[in-house]
Amino acid sequence: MKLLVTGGAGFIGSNFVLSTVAQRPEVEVTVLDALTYAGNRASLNSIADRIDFVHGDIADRPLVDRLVGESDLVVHFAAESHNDNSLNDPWPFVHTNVIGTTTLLQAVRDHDVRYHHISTDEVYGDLELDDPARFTESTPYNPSSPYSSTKASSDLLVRAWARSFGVRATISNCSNNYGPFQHVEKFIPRQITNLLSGKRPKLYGAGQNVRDWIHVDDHNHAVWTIIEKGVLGETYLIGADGEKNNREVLEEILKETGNPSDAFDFVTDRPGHDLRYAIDSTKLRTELGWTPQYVDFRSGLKATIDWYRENEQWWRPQKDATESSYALTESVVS
Ligand code: NAD
Ligand code: TDX
Repeated sequence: MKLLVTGGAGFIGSNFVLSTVAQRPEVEVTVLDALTYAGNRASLNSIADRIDFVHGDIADRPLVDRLVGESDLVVHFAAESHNDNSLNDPWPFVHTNVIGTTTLLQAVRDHDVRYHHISTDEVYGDLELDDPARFTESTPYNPSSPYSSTKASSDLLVRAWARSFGVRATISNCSNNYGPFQHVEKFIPRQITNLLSGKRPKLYGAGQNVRDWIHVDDHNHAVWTIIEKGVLGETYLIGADGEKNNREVLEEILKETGNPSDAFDFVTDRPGHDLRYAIDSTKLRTELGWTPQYVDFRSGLKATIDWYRENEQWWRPQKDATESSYALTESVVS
């Protein structure tokens, strides 16, 4: 089987390619990645001779048409993925998440290639802290940021191409991922690498915002489950019952790295900051039989901290530029 993975040099995509190559020797993998600031070819070093890597843009129509035409399956991870960046400059988000996804959809339509679309729970907006509700596949779309609204747009494009043109597609919307190879701009790696660099961690607002954490390997296992058993045209929510507020996660990181629980700064809040995400993954579990393997967040987090300790050469080149960019908009409140 010939598999085209877009965004395979990013966080989730690289973990997907690594586990696919390790577990599915029958799959021939081609990665298409533009190597933006978020892409890192080094994430694929250990399997470089077992995949084809194409450096290119998913909005490049002739390139995408050729690569999709040579594939049996496309799994689309490529995106501009960071909310904070989308608030500073939304244009790359429209280019990649909307135009890029449309480019892929036209190609899978023209070549009748099976397509799986990776998306996020952020398309559903947010929940109150005390609301017993969680997101399901029938929750109305209500995105808050340029990032989440372009992801919502991309999901709707997939639905339209499936219905109007018969594109053989499935969609998954997953909660917050953690694990190795995540860019240092994101919450968990930022705080770990701040501590490893002698800097104080930064908590937005009051640190009460809740995210529903899932290990990246559990996400990617769910993606393969949907590819193999999912019903065409359907959407599946992926989550592992991992709700925690940001302060709890940060205190866990501080404890695990031997720091006092108050050794961090409160900084200016993110504009429009979503309060809480929570996924009900009953459909995926009951209809397709998926279950997460990383049920103990603390041990998954500890393994992630160890990974950043042991792989400083991977993250160090991005660290200073990332912190300089945060410093332009962020100020310490207390
Ligand atoms: P990431 O930012 O780490 O990686 C994105 C990758 O896409 C990078 O390698 C980048 O170079 C590549 N890319 C960007 N623009 C491109 C373009 N125009 N053409 C080709 N390649 C391009 O992102 P991630 O965290 O790995 O997220 C992957 C996918 O999963 C995204 O679609 C995101 O919306 C979704 N998602 C992420 C999370 C999370 O917690 N990180 C949760 C749910 C869903
Ligand atoms: O320094 C920080 N301090 C802080 O308190 C950073 C970077 C973040 N935060 C907060 C904001 C969020 O409440 O931590 C939480 C997580 O922030 P991010 O890592 O930026 O993730 P989030 O905005 O929740 O979005 C993530 O999950 C859904 C991914 O980046 C998206 O790609 C995915 O769709």
